[in-house]
Amino acid sequence: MSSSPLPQAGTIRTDWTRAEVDALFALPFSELLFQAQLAHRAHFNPAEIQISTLMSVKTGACPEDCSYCPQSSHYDTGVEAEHMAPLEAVVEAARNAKANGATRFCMGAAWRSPKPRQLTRIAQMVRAVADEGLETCATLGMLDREQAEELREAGLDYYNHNLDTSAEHYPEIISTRTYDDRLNTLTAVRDAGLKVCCGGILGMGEARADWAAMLHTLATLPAHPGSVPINQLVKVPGTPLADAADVDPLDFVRVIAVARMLMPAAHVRLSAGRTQMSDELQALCFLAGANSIFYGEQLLTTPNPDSNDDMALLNRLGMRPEAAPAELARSQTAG
Ligand code: SAM
Ligand code: DTB
Ligand code: SF4
Repeated sequence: MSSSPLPQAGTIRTDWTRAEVDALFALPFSELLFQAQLAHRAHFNPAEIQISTLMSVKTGACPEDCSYCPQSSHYDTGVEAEHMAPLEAVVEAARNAKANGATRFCMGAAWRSPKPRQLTRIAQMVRAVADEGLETCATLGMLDREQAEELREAGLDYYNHNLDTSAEHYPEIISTRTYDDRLNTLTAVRDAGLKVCCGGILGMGEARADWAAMLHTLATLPAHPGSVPINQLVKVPGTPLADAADVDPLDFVRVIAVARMLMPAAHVRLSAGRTQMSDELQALCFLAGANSIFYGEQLLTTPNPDSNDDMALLNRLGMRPEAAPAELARSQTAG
């Protein structure tokens, strides 16, 4: 165990050193979870879980070669390419999501980056979803500052763009865009005044050092992301990572706890991969500081747990969905 003193749990810092991150990973499991809970409670009610619902608004035929992704045109995964979803279908899905308790609606598109006509249509979707009284999020690939501003003007709250893994492991996973491309998109999004949703995937053949490096990069950005999705790889047949080795579930919990310690005021989302997790493992993730989930039967192209089962799990744990942010509640009563 490290002999250096532990950082004050809950303090928001962007000057974490890599040695501090490594020391957190080296803590005994019980000490790490205890510290993560202190950090969590400094900023959140630990009984509340933020609920986001995903919709794929443009599926498949993506030109990028991300080795984990069922939507890449480089791999034969059986995902059928679709045209963009019509606006009415998006509004209907958003209404359903809200009726089921979601406060955020995230629209995903299988693009390298959006073309001007595509961005115009996404902006219409964002406006319509915001009018339903939901927080809005989009994940459309790389953006420049102008594109990010167009989305903000349409009412977008969050932009999701993941680092996915460490800078060192990244070239093993994707060749068609660089780590710096990703960091540049995050800068454009932040500078345009959008909130950042950024995290990664565990289970792509990486080592603990890669988790530490990725979390260190996230926690030393000029500002912490508002949301940090931690995905467990969904192994899709046909992708190069279909047979990747499983992550030790306790290591998955460790990553959640370290993310919570490093970025104490962020929503840390237990994201893809929950269909492979027991209720007990999910409960441990919540104890480690995860306080957000994707809710609804589908992620983008792969399954997510049944919504009734998710609500039953929250009930068994005495937990409940987090209320919508106050600004949203006000705009709804006003309008
Ligand atoms: N095409 C856009 C992009 O990559 O920026 C947006 C959509 S993309 C599907 C969004 C994120 O989903 C990826 O960055 C990755 O982190 C996650 N993802 C994709 N396939 C996954 C899988 N099989 N398992 C876990 N996460 C996955
Ligand atoms: C994120 O970090 N995970 C979500 C969301 N952001 C866009 C996507 C998970 C996708 C899992 C594979 C699929 O369903 O296609
Ligand atoms: Fe395309 Fe995004 Fe999938 Fe990469 S993760 S192949 S960019 S849809």
